[in-house]
Amino acid sequence: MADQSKNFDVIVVGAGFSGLYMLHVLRQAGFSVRVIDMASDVGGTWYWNRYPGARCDVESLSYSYSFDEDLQQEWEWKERYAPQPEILDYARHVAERFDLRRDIQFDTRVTAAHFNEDTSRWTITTDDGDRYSAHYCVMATGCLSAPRRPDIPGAELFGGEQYHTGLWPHDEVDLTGKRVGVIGTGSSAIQSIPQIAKAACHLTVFQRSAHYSVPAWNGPLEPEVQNAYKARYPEYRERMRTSDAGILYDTHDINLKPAREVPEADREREFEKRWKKGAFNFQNTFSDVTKNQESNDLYVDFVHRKVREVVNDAKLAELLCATDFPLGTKRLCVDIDYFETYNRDDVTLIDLKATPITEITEDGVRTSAGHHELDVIVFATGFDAMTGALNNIDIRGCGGQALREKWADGPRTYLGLAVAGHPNLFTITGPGSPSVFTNMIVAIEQHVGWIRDCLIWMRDQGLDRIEASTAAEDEWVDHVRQLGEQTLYPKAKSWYMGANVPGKPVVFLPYIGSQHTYAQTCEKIAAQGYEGFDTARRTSDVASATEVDLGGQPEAVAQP
Ligand code: FAD
Ligand code: N01
Repeated sequence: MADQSKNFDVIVVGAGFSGLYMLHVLRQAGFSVRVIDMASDVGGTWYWNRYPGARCDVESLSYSYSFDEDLQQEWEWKERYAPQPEILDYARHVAERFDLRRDIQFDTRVTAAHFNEDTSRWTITTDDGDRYSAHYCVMATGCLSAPRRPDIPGAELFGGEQYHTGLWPHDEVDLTGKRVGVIGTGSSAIQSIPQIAKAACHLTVFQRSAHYSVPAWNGPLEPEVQNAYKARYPEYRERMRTSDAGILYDTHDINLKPAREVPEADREREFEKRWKKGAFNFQNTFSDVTKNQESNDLYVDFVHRKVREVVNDAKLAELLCATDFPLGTKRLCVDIDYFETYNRDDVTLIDLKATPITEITEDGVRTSAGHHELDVIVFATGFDAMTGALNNIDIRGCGGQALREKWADGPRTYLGLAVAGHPNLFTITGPGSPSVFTNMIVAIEQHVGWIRDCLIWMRDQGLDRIEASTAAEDEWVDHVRQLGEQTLYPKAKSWYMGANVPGKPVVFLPYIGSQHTYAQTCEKIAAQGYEGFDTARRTSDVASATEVDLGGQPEAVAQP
């Protein structure tokens, strides 16, 4: 007897901003949907990343859904850059407001997704041994959702507390009076270090590469500012959707010019002006920060002078000046009092390039220069980005082909949305799409809308199988690579390149062309009857959405 409670039109994996919106629109379109998430609540990134100081670096009024006018008008943001608890509250509010929870299964990890060529359906297996069947599977598993800890000898011996910023405990972590070590100086570290320093009795920061950081100039969002912004939401959202990165910048002539072609005095004035606006406004001062080394050097020189102005100790200031990679080729950090924190007597910076970590001991961290006694170690060491969460699932397409094996030399997708050999599978903000180069909610809404339209079209056409063609995928992969090679990004050992994870293939993961151009490409492909996709009617009559029997043992899957 078929278990009808486990048969769906669509299974969505992940209940972050991608999964929540996907559920909402598919349900509205009449599909039966189940969302599965290993978290205990909605929010994705904002459920997991609860470390002190966590907040968005795209302004809250922009880093929010645009799909519902009442929602965007009624939600009141309290700060220019909302802290994690506020963003999590927002995600919960969305779940309540659109009655989403009844179709979400929490505390459940998807371990496998296997395609059955006879039924054109996916069998999804979870860590509690349950199996679900769905016509379509949408991976809303996130780009930055697979935290990684480096393999440092002795970590299991440490007798104190250990935390990863991306897996921060839900109960309060009391750092008062403790000796804390933070490993890493990327965005998560740069946000948390000033907060941890305030609580700890001593903070030791272990830095391998210094990172570039621009002040957020965060503050309360005054009601008149918020109301004025909201009054222009339709115009602003449209400008975001038709921009390069989904972010609302002032349109100004200067940012269309290469930095190196602007006279020094003008350049300095413009840098200063954008620095005072904070965050990504600074990176966007001129047109070519990640395209031309000479221009990039001018940015770097400006930022180094800012660091030297803030940090009192000249030697320390030099250590904090990023030099290993061009500015912007690792995500620019946005901070509140980061460099100022190093003026405290109770904060020590350890330069791991000069004195690498050799081991973690029972009571601290040893470097080649000595031992640092610690009560707490915070790993702010980032993520297996873009492909990690997908590769953590045993995804198998036609002929039992494992996605991880197909992607052994780097991910291959068509538009970052679909994978050849894996019919009826979609990835929201998948590798090969603009995703992490954008205000991600803009990218998410665009992908979700495209997938919804595609499934409606499939239903209207009486089709039940859609698959990216290998030719279209090859062409797209080449296009993504070529665009990346025209930039300075390959110069950095970044997660954009997969270079932060030992053994991971080093390839350009996101699509660096503009979000707007990309969205137009996706629209054109859809308008041309999903060009580059092969479609088919059911290959056999064995199953309908309510007929698949999920009882018994999982079927054996042929190894490729
Ligand atoms: P996620 O929020 O990552 O959600 C994915 C969900 O999938 C998670 O809940 C996870 O538990 C679940 N999942 C994954 N694998 C499985 C599995 N096998 N089984 C079951 N469930 C699974 N972007 C911006 O644009 N602006 C910002 O300011 C910004 N700030 C950020 C700050 C931090 C600290 C981090 C880490 C990221 C930030 N990002 C930011 C990127 C952020 O990830 C996206 O903006 C957005 O929240 C992603 O939403 P999502 O739903 O696609 O993925
Ligand atoms: O991770 P990261 P993250 N020994 O990879 C170091 C988003 N985000 O969690 O640079 C010593 O950037 C590593 O050193 P190095 C945002 O997109 C946004 O901070 O490789 N150190 C680096 O310093 C961001 O880009 C916000 O030399 C080791 C750090 O760990 C992305 O998430 C906030 C090491 C990792 O930095 C990831 O950010 C937080 C080792 N073995 C996150 N291994 C906002 O502000 C790694 N490191 C919105």
